[in-house]
Amino acid sequence: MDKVLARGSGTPTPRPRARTALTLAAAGVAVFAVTVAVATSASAGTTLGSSAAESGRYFGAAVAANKLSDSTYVGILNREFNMVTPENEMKWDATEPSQNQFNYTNGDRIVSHAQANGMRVRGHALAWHSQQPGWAQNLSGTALRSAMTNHVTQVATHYKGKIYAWDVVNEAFDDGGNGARRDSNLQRTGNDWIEVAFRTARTADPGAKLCYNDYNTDGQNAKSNAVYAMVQDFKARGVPIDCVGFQSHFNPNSPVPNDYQANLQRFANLGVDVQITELDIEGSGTAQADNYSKVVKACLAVSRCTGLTVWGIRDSDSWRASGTPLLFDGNGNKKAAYTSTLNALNGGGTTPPTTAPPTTTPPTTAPPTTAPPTTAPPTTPPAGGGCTATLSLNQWQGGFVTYVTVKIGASPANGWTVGLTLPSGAVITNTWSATPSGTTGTVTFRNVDYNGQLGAGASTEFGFQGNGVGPSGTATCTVR
Ligand code: 9MR
Repeated sequence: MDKVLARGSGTPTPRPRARTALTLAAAGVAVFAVTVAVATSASAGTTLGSSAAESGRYFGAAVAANKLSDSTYVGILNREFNMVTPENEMKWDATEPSQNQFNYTNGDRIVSHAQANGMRVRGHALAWHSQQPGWAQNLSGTALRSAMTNHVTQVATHYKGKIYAWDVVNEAFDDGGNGARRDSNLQRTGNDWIEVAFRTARTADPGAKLCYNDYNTDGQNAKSNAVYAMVQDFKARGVPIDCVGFQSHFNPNSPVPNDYQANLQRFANLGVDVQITELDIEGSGTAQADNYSKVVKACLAVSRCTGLTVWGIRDSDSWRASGTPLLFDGNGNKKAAYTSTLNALNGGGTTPPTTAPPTTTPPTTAPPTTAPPTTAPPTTPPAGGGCTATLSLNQWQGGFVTYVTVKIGASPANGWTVGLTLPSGAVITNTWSATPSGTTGTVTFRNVDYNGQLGAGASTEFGFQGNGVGPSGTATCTVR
């Protein structure tokens, strides 16, 4: 929503609401839609973060570094949220104000706060046409292209290992209903700028999930169809992309679409996670509360919707403060929208996030049309003790990243060990959030200090990168 607002200005112009029928065929790519409904019992978490965590999801907020000295703000942040997105502090203008001179002061403050309080971080945003420093705005061609890749490399390397997911590219598509790329200095460096940014980010921080993030893509329309086609193409060609962010800025002129859940699901079916990344809904009272509930229920109904982030904490913190779009009022009191959100998170009967089978066609071969998914459907966590380990594989020519979700059964764990056998020729080059016993053949992974003690039903994720063909399916899991 950058296009209609100067920084800090007032009400946004209503966005065009193109609603073309979905006509894209899954051309050339085998897509396996696997939705495994796993009944979970209704739960009664008392905060947004803990309730979201009961189904393995996160609940986050956009955070401003200059508010970390506000005790009311910090009190709500620490109590309710387990993911943070720096609202402005990791953008290009903030992190590289002069070319090749990086300033991470405010981004680091947010990351430190998150780490000290058990929250994860969504990085936002590495490459974007907006909020560029003046020097970058004045660049073009190869000079801009190399400035962009240098920026992505430097920032992703600085935060390596600390970021759950990066918005690698933000808002690159046009709103005009033509499904075109947005014109920008980055776009004019060549249509491949997006995939170059993703490949560069993967090299710099292989442990971070890499997302494309946009607005007005929340329902099926020309713009979301264009993003869908790009993701489908990236998966087919092995361009590393792990997730798509749906900003979800709603107001009476741009309400929650009726096909919101279906739209999330069709992206998930491409083999990416989906996340609600900048949620705010203008309004008040019951109407606003109902809309929040609708959004949360849509995410919970999509197994690969891994979490939601609201774009601020109190209404007064919002970039659209006059629309009172958030969950807490200006005094920090819970609104009706808070209660409906919490209730929706506690609703039970939803599908926990799972690792759906990868759908990428191997880049070296013709797209298969009948190949089975390579990942076994996720299993229900054991009713007794123990744990399950489910793998999600991102494979490209010559290399892979595997994410492993460890889910604890009905008894708390003091630690866990996951075991698997790598395909012949595969060599692990890097592991995060676990300690591997080796790099080839049969390997066990033990928890590290901070993710071993997990409550009943809790889950955590670790990952590893390697050369060759990576493992998929399930792995053995034992608890201590
Ligand atoms: O909330 C951000 C606000 O403080 C900034 O002034 C604005 C300037 O571009 O950006 C806002 O965040 C945007 C986000 O980075 C990308 N999606 C749209 C958000 C609202 O404009």
